[in-house]
Amino acid sequence: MNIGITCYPTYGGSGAIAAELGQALARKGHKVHFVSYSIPFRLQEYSQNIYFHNVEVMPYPLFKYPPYTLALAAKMADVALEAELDILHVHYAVPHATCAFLARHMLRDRDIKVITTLHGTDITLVGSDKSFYRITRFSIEESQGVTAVSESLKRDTQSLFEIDTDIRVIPNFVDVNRFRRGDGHCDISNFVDDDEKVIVHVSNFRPVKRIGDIIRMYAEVRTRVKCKLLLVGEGPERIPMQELVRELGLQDGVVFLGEQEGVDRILSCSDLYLLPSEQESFGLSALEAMSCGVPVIGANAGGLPELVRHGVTGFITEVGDIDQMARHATELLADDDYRQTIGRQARQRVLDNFADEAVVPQYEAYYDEVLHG
Ligand code: GMT
Repeated sequence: MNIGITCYPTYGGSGAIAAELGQALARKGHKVHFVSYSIPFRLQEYSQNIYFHNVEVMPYPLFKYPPYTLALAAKMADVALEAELDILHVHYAVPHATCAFLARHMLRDRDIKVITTLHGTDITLVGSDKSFYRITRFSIEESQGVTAVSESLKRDTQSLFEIDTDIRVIPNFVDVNRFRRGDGHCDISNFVDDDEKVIVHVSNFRPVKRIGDIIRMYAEVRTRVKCKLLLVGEGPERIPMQELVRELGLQDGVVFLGEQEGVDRILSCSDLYLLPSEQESFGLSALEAMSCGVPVIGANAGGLPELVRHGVTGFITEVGDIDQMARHATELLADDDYRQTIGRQARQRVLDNFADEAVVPQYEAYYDEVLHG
């Protein structure tokens, strides 16, 4: 198949999944054309069957807001024609599903199918805002196929937009060979002493992630277990969180690593992963941690309970319940056998349900279904 993929190229789960999916499809012989304003962050290396088409927006003094959305739609249509695309698969509805709708209608004599994958905040925060509500609902309804990364996101979409569009749930996936425990590709010895346990969180540092809860929880846990907290990522919460760490006097225990390529090298030697978000449609970073055999403590929000099995692969706690998180974290970090058992169960759950080899064929089958009815 010839497949066009559009996503946000910057750090974030939707861009990561789009890039991983494109690469997996390319390895299987499909021709994959990425259309975006820069190369997706997980797509830096050359690989066969992958093409990148840059969207440029012409600057003009009249434009207070350069019309990226129109330039993207025009580029999608050009690429669809030149590369004879069968499918345009857009990740994150706003504005990509609308651009794809435009591109499809520009190419009247070529029946290109649009598939929109909903990732989470495109529905729960952005798409449901009144400024985007109507156009997001329209663009979802006009897609020839719609997927969501969890049952919870499917339900949220249908209820927020009051639509009964058929939405296929295809969960996020992970490369289980790259995201695996230890054996040499672990790389955090500069930050952590041999006798210290490692707690990790990776995100785009938005308020929705509740990083303050992690820091407060860490303040509690470190009074009982020797441990460090590694915070990976960048975003609006970074500076306030650095201030909080100073306020609580935790500077010797919390390391802000900023954005990092190759988070597998951090996760593969971590002991505990935290994702206490107030909304999380899936939690790709938690999945990547689980694939590395790391137990996860996550919030009872969105799709996280579909991923983390309470008491089996980690723990689910109520949003904002710092004491409960601290209790579970201490239990896990203080008992190596227990933690390793939970970690093994986490890895097994990933192998059974979320491995790339199991999930990518679900996308291929769905493409086939959309193309051939
Ligand atoms: O976490 C974010 O806000 C970024 C966002 C994105 O588009 O990159 O993440 C969403 O999509 C990920 C990939 O499907 C999911 O794993 C995240 O749970 C989801 N984030 C939220 O729902 C808050």
